[in-house]
Amino acid sequence: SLEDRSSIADEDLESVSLPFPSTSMSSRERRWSDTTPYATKKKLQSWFQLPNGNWELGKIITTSGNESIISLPDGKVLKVKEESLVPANPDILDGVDDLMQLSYLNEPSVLYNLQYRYSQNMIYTKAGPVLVAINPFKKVPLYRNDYIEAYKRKAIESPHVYAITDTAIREMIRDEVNQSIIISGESGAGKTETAKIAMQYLAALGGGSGIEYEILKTNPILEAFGNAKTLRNDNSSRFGKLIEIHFSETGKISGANIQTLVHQQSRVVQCNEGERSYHIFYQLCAGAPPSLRGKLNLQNAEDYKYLRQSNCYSIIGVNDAEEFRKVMEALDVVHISKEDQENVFAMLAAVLWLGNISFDVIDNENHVQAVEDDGLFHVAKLIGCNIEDLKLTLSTRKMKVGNDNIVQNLTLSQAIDARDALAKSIYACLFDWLVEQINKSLAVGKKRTGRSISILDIYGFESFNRNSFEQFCINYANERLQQHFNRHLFKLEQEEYIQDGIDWAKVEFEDNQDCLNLFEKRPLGLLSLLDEESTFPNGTDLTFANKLKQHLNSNLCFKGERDQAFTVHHYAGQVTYDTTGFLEKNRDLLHLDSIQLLSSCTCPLPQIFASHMLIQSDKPLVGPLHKSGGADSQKLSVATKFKGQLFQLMQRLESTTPHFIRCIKPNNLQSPESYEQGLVLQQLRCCGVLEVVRISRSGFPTRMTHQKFARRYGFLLLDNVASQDPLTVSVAILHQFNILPEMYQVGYTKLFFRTGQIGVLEDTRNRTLHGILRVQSCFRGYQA
Ligand code: AD9
Ligand code: MG
Repeated sequence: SLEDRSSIADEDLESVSLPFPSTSMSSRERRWSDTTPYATKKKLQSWFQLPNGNWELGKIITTSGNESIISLPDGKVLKVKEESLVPANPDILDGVDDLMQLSYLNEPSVLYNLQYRYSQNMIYTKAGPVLVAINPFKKVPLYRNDYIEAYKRKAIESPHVYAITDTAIREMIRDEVNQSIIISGESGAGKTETAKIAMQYLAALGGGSGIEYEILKTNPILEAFGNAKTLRNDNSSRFGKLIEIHFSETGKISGANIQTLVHQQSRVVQCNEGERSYHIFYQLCAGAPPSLRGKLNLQNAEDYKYLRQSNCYSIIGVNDAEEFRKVMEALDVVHISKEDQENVFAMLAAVLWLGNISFDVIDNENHVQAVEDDGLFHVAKLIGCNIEDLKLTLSTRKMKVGNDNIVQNLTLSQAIDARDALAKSIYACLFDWLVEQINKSLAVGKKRTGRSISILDIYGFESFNRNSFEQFCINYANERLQQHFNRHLFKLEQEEYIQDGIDWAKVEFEDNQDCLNLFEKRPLGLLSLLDEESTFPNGTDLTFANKLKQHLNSNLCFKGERDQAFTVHHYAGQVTYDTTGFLEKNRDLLHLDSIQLLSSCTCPLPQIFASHMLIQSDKPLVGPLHKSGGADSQKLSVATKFKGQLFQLMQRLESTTPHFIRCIKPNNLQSPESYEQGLVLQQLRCCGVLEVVRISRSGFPTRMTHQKFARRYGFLLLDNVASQDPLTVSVAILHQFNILPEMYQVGYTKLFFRTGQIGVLEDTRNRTLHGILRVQSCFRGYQA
């Protein structure tokens, strides 16, 4: 670590106590900040940006005017404008394990530092209070039991998920305050793996009662039902999850509770070429034992339309049949009875068979009727309803006109929507029901204790070429999380300043409250306007887009675009959303007819469905669904439900001490070999790592105790103050080098510096040392 290296250097120093003339510095030099052109500094090393955007470390040979001659590692020598150079850190800072130790916190320096560590399998780095984790896409030898032991004993200091989890445990025990570990990052960046690594550490330290085993087994279950292969990640979580793990007074795990954030239902009925639906469908088709296959009339995955459409059935390196066996075992562990398990599988089969139901056009107005084929037959059997009822539900809609009940035939597209809505609802209910069962099994006996650690793994900020309703919700959630992140990081920063008695008055940061207001304001916010338009019978995506432009165009975070699109200025960048499909996705499409059908089935669906409805509406439902409030509970829009769940989640997090992990994906190929600077940089910006760094820069990110500072730079002093106390020596150094008062603060125990200030001193120190070494070697030569 830096600590070690500097102490070695200090020893070299002690034998030489030569006073050295002070280098006079221009005021420009003294005021140097990261953005100041670098060449004027006559430093040895500097970053130079190549035309492809990557940064190269160059050596400055000479500088004249505003041009420098630099040599690059490949031997090329270039003449460059000083503006194109960015300062590089002294070599002693190569691969520091906390970015806060860097004198220069510019982008290339941060990138280089992370890459340097990554190339040596050091995938974890601290960015101040935040842990940065770069996905290795290969097995790294960091998770063995001896590592857990070492972190437990605090024998290793190197940044790690274990270390941050250990801190959480210690703080929980010390302060009796609930803790949280908040993991964010893009799809495929490693959030879910990181969450599991944290759980593994918790289970190892707090295990004993056996419940830890159950907790770990919730992972294969929820991944089977909530994860899918996407183009970005073979095991992409399509839901957000907060797992709260409770501890007893003796520090043993006593239970857990899982809360989920809306689930991407559309994947059940539709997914893109090369992607898959949820893992469990393929696992069931591949792994169901013969008796179950028979009961459910299971076919191969290829025989189901829902699974066939994306033309992708398997994942390299994954054996679905084997995975199915693991899921069944895990279901046993969390006490889901064999009977319930079978019901779950029956419902999955029903969903698959629903997709095979087709329709015949029966008149020239494109009205249709469900075809009485295998699909219809098996669905009716699996969910336990009459074939005729199912057929009617899928092909007609009952409506009240005045006092009359009329039955209207559906058009082909309406019928397909009704069928798909039914499939999606069944799946969503199943998922919620499973989570509920798991929660029952893991239930914490006593009330909330102040002894829990929550781990949050949600989908990260997304920005694609085309962004739709899903990205809208996801990015909204991330905006909320970012606010949480900002607030807490400031608090921590400020606490340290207060503790050391320094005047920190203005720590400015970019608040994203305006963007949150854009989403949440009533009645004129994105969510309210969306809900309003979704309830208008004549509302369309276009009228929605126009309404946004009409009401929000003066909002600085909003910009109306052509072609029914709009742009939001998120903290992580601008995202343009295409409103196509917004209203449809926001309305809960399940019709009353379908709800009535489901609630009258003889299968266990009604119970599952009822519990699902309970979760979604404030009104408890009593009695059979078709007699009471089913329709009312449909009123909540998808966006409103999402917001409700998000608020619940944030509320839980608010009462905890947070620990942040930011996961980074080094390439888009899921490959262990490549580190794409541009991609990493974009994520560092997006997930706010550079923001933390920027925030820190507006404060005093470099800290050094008076002792250390005096030891390291004292020899540069003209006046001999060696006998004096460290604080006096430190102040003398600051004066001699004309470090401007606004560039540092003297605390009770430490000196606090703005970014780059230590770099100036460090350079002088290095030049002096080189000079000394030269003099010494000359002297030796002379003696010889
Ligand atoms: V998504 O938003 O759910 O699509 P995640 O959760 O961020 O995404 P995930 O944890 O699923 O990504 O990681 C993707 C893949 O990267 C994993 O399947 C592993 O193959 C790989 N990975 C991630 N972290 C590690 C690790 N610490 N060691 C080894 C890893 N491989
Ligand atoms: Mg995930």
